[in-house]
Amino acid sequence: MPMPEHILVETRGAVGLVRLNRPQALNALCDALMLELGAALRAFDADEAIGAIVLTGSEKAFAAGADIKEMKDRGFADVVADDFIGNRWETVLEIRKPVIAAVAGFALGGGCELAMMCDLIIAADTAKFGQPEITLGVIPGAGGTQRLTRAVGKSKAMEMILTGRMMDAAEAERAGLVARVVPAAELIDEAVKLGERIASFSRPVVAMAKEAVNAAFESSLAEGVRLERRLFQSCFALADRAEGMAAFAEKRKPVFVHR
Ligand code: CO8
Repeated sequence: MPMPEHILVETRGAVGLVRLNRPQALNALCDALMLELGAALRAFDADEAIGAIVLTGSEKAFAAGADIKEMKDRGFADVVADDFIGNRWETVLEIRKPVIAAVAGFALGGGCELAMMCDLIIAADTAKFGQPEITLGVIPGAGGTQRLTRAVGKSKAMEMILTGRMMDAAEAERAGLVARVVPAAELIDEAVKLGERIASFSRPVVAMAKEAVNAAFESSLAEGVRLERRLFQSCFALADRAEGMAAFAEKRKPVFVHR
């Protein structure tokens, strides 16, 4: 992969860390950045040493949205021909390892949508979430109307999407958009610690747990429960399941082989 220009990539133990790094534009998500992000996520997904991924921005902004300056002169024919959004925005949904969004500062428009595509969000107390597209004469286009509504319910999603109002970290936690809020200075360490814990468990079991939770957004309750049951039963084919339960019975720490 050529040296990326708009992101910083590093590993911390078994956690892959991707930082959006376009400070001059508050990490606005231009096409080049999204392509680099997609490549970095795919590389971590394929890397056996990595068990979880943290995606973060800067102290000031996770991402202030799609790049408005890049978008502003595009016409309908351009965005349809290019499949604008679909072809580079949804890579994060293809990643099988858990992706944790660590959000400080602004997560607006496509930035909020990108965070919501991740498996869970941890917020700094400085985080601000919003879908301000209405103020630009568009609607959210990378899942905001669907994922925000599922996360916080219809009234709050409607209010935010119809007015462009931002939600602070405390409100986002109350509303269930974020898993928890931490002091800004501890955000990355907390997210990495969470990633390390996830990475300490059996990889196939983690992947199945992620798949089962995500199915809750794509299926009826009965279908989701059926999938969960079959995945649960599949765990009994794994040495890690035998090890986890034997370790409990023998009062020792499990040593998972699929890591
Ligand atoms: N796109 C391009 N440039 C941006 C963006 C953006 N989204 N956000 C900020 N910038 C730039 C500013 O233009 C400015 O550049 P310059 O110094 O050259 O003028 C620099 O970043 C710093 O920004 P500000 O001076 O505005 O910083 P402030 O601290 O005063 O304000 C705000 C911060 C409130 C975040 C403000 O920058 C702002 O309102 N930004 C736009 C937020 C927004 O409307 N986001 C939604 C974009 S639309 C969208 O995401 C649609 C998604 C559809 C799906 C994705 C399809 C690809």
